[in-house]
Amino acid sequence: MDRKELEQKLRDLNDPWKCAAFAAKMALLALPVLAIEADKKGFLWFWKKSERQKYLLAILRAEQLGWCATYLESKEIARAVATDHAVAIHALNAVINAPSLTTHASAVGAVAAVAEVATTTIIAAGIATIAPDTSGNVITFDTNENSAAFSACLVAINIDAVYVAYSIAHIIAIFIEFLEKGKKTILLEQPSKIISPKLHTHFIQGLKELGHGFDTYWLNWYQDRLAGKPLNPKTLAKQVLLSPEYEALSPAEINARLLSQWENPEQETLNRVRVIFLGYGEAGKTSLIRALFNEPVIENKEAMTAGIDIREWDVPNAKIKAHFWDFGGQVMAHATHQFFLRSRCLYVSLLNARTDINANQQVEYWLEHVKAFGGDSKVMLVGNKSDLTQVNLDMHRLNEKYPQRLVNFYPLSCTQYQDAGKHQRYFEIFKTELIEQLQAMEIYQTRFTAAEFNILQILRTKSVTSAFLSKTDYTTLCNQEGIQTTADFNQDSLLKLFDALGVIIHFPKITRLNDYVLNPRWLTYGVYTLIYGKTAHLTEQQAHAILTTQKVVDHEGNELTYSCERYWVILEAMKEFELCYELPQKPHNYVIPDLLPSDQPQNLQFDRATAFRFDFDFEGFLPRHLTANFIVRQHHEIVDNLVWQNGVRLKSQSYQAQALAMADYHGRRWSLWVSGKDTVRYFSKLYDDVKIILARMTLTYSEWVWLPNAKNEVDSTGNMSRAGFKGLLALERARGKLYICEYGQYPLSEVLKFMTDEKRAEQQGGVNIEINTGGGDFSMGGDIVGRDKHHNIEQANNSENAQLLRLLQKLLTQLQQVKSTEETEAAKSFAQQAITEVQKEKPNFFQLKVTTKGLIEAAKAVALIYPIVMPIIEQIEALITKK
Ligand SMILES: Nc1nc2c(ncn2[C@@H]2O[C@H](COP(=O)(O)OP(=O)(O)OP(=O)(O)O)[C@@H](O)[C@H]2O)c(=O)[nH]1
Ligand SMILES: [Mg+2]
Repeated sequence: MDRKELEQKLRDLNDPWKCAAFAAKMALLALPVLAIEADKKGFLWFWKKSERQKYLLAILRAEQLGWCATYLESKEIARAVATDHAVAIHALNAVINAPSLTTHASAVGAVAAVAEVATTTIIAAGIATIAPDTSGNVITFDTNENSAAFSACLVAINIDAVYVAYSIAHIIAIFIEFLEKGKKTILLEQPSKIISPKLHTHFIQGLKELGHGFDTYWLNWYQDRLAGKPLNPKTLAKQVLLSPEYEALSPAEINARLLSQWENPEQETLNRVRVIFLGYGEAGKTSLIRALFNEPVIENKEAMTAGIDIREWDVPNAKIKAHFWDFGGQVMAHATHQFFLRSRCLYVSLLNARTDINANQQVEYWLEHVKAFGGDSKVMLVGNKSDLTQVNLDMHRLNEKYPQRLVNFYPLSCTQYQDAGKHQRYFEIFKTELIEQLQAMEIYQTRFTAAEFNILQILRTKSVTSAFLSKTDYTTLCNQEGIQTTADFNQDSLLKLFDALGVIIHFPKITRLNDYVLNPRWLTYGVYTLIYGKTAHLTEQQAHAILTTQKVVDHEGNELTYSCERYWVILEAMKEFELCYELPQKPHNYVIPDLLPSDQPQNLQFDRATAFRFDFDFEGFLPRHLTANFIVRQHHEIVDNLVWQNGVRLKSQSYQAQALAMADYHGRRWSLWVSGKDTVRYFSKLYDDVKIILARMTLTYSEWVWLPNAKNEVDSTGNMSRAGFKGLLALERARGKLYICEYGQYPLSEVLKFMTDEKRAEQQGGVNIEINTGGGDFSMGGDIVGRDKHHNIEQANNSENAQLLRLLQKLLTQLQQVKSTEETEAAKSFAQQAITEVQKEKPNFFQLKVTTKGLIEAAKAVALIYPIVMPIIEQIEALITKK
């Protein structure tokens, strides 16, 4: 039986769990491939030293979760891993970020294969079996090649290393056995032969040298699975799943947590999940929460929610409590959502039949919002006020656009939820499904040791009476409970974890503040109170007056006081969140850009037509915080107080350049105009700042460069003389010289001159990946046991290289005779590069292949007008394909 037959057998099995088991097993066997050439270059040499632990952990976690999901056939783990794209993404990043991608293709190919199979397995286990398809049916495994489980198998089958080392016969033997006995655990609990004793030894050695839990936790995991040691199904999920808050921790800290969970799976949990209610003002968020509490909802009786309300709800038939976060829906408040929206919350998005914003657009706005702040969390869509008008949604399209995100759509009427009839029925369905979602979230709880839990309880009690905790008190508390300062998971780690959970907040940048904020509500209510104060310009005294004259009570009824000594922390925190700035010439005077008038000042003192313009176009929504954060970052350079809610006029203090930045919420476009002698440098600085702000959320946007001499405005027919920045970079990479579009022909160097060469090279970060994927060596080039084969290729290459060199030189001579065009220039440049490479003592085969591929493409275009080069190209192509 060969690979094809094995593939067929797996296909015939038609059983996603068994396929996932097969893939999981292969991923485990392939792990030692990570020790490739470790003896010569050091363990994990292909990653930057500072990132080795992070990436190794990502791959190990992906493999582990895939294994566990498969082992248990656990819906919960499967769901966890399928929705925890972070694990999969980190593992794939591990491959993408191997710096030696082009130079050591075979090694990285091998690593890629390990990561890919590990990743695909977890997705396999998760998606193939439990995820409903767009019409709500559960996807079952069939012969569909797109099935994730099967894809994992295909990757697994193609890991050369495992396949060759194991020999086809051995794989088949295992495979037939588990096929016949019909139990996947036979495959997972069967001791495995080591694929390559040398790699295995180096892998173990590598883990030992890394220490920090790799030498204990992960070494044991690998060896136990290899030995076929059974796992404890009852506690497995608690042992291997981590709550999202752990993302803030280092690999060593995470390993320490995993070890601690492994040793004591019954650790304490907070038993709290969050449900966040989102929607425009008056959508009915507060009313729906009232209904869930069985309280009466009377039309027109609900006041606007100012800021945020939190209520605690006992989830029926579960140990957990849900915290309902009810946000005021006023648009201005949307910018502050960033502090509260975290992944792994459940979101309820309320829509109403408004005339100004179509319901489908509302959904997209909120889904993008959730995606930006809360990752891939689940969203329940409620079409409220259906007693008045029905909300119509195109669920088919929404499901297609946001797969796995939408729980369901519920047309409700909060005012009539108690009246017998359809509104009551629908409400009950909504409530039942909400409870189901919450019960499923129980698994994501952060786990604490008894000592940590004690500290947590003490802090929670203290937070009622005191908004702050001194650093000394925290240390004393930790010492009392025996939390070390030196262990991998130490007092600082616990602090980071508490900070991520919002139990205490730590502002390392506010150096004046010698304490931790113990009551996050104190902070959030304070910020909200100022933001809702409606005054954009505030003195410190005014801020204090606003905070002290209003009685601020949190959801537990505790009154929050903003004393003289501490109220400034609110302003400092707002500065840190980039929500306000202090006027440079007027200390203790603050500006909150979000509260500035929205009207653009009449005279901006800036000639847009002659400036350079750059746009960011947003696919989903233009995040409200971008402009405010940008203004705060640049506030030292604001010209003549020309700043308003949606834009700012700037003059650089370091360069001879001026700028204008403006948001167009309607067009979902954010634009930057720069002019002056130092445009390039000033633009670079501003561009970096925008990118930093945007990097805080996962957003989909495109970048656009306005063409030289364009009017910099949309013309009467809606045309915009601009070019996609990514496309221009790709053209540059392909050695293009000319950018041709409907607006004319532009020398590429002119179009791109707004950015320095080095900076563009930085933006080209993704080049290698694309080249590799195209080169075909990226995903499965795992040629590890075949290193001899590699060597042989090199020897055989010598005479072929000489032949290739002759052909390349011949081609170059021919190309030099042809009239210079974009294609001939590109072809010449590729030919030159290939010649340089092939002349090296040890040509980099992969590089050569990539360059020659480019050459062939370019030269073929030339051949259309200059056929004489065609026979040469064909010979080159034949030679290079053979390699
Ligand atoms: N007819 C009708 N009115 C409703 C329904 N649900 C809520 N309302 C009314 O709509 C208004 C707004 O409801 P709220 O619950 O305050 O809306 P919200 O989304 O919390 O609004 P903000 O706090 O301003 O963001 C109130 O007057 C409610 O009584 C419904 O199903 N039908
Ligand atoms: Mg409300």
